Amino acid sequence: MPNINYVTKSLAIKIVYYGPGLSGKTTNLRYIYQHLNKDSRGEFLCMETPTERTLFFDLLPVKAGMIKEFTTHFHLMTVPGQVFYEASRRSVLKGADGIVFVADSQVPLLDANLENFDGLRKNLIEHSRDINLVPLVFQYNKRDLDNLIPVETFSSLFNSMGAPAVEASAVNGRGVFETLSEIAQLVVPKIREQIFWKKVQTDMGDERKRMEVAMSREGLVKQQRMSASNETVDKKLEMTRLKFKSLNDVEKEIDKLQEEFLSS
Ligand SMILES: Nc1nc2c(ncn2[C@@H]2O[C@H](COP(=O)(O)OP(=O)(O)O)[C@@H](O)[C@H]2O)c(=O)[nH]1
Ligand SMILES: [Mg+2]
Repeated sequence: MPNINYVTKSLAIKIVYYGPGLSGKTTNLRYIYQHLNKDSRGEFLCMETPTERTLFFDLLPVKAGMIKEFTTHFHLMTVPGQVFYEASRRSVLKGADGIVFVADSQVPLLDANLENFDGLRKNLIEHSRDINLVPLVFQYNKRDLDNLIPVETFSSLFNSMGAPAVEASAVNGRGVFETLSEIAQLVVPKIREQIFWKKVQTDMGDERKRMEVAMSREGLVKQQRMSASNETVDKKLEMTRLKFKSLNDVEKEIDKLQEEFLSS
C-alpha cells in the first residue's frame, strides 16, 4: 500500500531498484534525474552511513501526475549491492510498491545476479510478501558490452513468473525510461484499485501528522538537514549527499521524506 495523505490528497509510491553491486542501479536514477526537467523531479539524494565501508542509498522523487484526485510521486530508491548489506536491503524493501531488478548482463556475473535475486525473494518473505505477487520488472543491463548472458537464460533462471523484462544500457540511457514506464504500468493500476477500495479516512487524531501537514516544505527540509550530521553537494553528479550515523537514521529519513512529499 502506498503512503497516502488524504488531507493534502497526495500519494507516494515507492519503487526499489534492486540488484547486485555495480549492476547500474544508481546509473538508472542519475539518467532519469538528468533527463527530467526540474519541475518533474525533486533533489537527487544520496544517504550514507559510516560503517566498515560506506553504505549508500539513493533516493529520487519523480512527479507522476494524478491518480484519481491524488497528486502522485514515485520515490525511486536503490539498495547497496554488496553481499554483506543484506539487512540494509531488507529495510529499504519495506513497503515497496514495485521492484526493478537490475541485473548485470556480463557472463561472469551470473552467480552474483542469482545470489542477489535469491536474497530478494528471501527478504520479501521476511516482509510476508511473495515475489510472484509483487509488481516486478527485470532490467538486463549493460547490453552494450561483450560476453553477455542470453535473454533466454535470464528468462528461464530468473523470470519464471513472466514479468516484463527490458534490455538496457543504462549508461547510455537505453531502456531506462522504458523500465520506469513498465513498472509504472504494473504499479499504478494496483494502487488505483487499492484507493478505490480503501475507506477514506482523514486521520486528524495523530498530532504529529497534523503538525507536519501544517509545516511548510522549506521548514521541514531545513529541519531534516539540521538533523543530518553532514551535507555536501556533489556538483559533478548533481547529487546531495546526506550523512547519517546509522541505518536506523536512514530509515527514519526515508519515512520523513515520504511524509514531506505528502504534506507539501
Ligand atoms: N558498459 C556499461 N557500464 C554501465 C552500465 N550501467 C552502469 N554502468 C557502469 O557500472 C558501474 C556501476 O554503476 P552504478 O550505477 O554505480 O551501480 P550500482 O552499484 O548498481 O548503483 C559504473 O561505472 C557505471 O558507469 C551500462 O549499461 N553499460
Ligand atoms: Mg549505487
